[in-house]
Amino acid sequence: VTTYRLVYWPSIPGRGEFPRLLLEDAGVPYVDVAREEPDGVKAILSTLRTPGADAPLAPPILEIDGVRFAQSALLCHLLGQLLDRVPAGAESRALQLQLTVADLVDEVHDTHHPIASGLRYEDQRDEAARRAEDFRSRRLPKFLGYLEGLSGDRDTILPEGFSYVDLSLFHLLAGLRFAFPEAMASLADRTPGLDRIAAAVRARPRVAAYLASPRRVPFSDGIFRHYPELDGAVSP
Ligand SMILES: N[C@@H](CCC(=O)N[C@@H](CS)C(=O)NCC(=O)O)C(=O)O
Repeated sequence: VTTYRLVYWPSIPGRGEFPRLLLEDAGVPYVDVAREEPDGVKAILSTLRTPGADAPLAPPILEIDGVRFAQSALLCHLLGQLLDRVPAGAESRALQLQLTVADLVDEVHDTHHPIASGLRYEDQRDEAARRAEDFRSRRLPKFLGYLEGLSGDRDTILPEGFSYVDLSLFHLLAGLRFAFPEAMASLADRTPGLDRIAAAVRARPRVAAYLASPRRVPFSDGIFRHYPELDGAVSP
């Protein structure tokens, strides 16, 4: 049996949620290292600092049979194939979309940390306000419009059927609605296909059970953050 150990910051859903949703939807046993081991953050740091050809730069990290892999999109790509969460023949297309989701997640991060990840939000508020305004009015509609355009009248983003990208889109929309409730409300009539995909994900039995469990950590001060001053309605 393949063993899976997910290594990610314990207190936020963050980027770790993308591979975590895949593990949960497949119903395979996995160790959520930083949440299950007594000194979780220490376990993350030791996973990061252990040298080797498989050394990662940053979490999320997934150890598959003891070998480390990093980059959230790669983790989804690998798990998608190992756990049968991507249609055969659609692996590259799914990865393309997952990388696009990862790009959008980076831009969400940069709305509250536009100058430096290592500085506090309070030390880059003016720049954050400018960045967030551009994100809401241009980047967010661009990404959502692109993804919506792919969704057709299906409840999966890929024409070939269900994939891990659907799980990721569900989490992405949830995070965006937490961080930018006004912007997302004003864009609601532009995302019927994405909403349909997210509803189909929510209805998957293992996903529903996971969402109702304490393993689903609420959004707080991670990548998806709610600062009312960075939110606002998007004009049509
Ligand atoms: N592109 C990477 C980004 C990884 C990343 O930025 N991880 C964050 C946590 S969500 C981190 O700990 N970064 C530390 C750093 O960049 O120094 C991915 O999608 O996994």
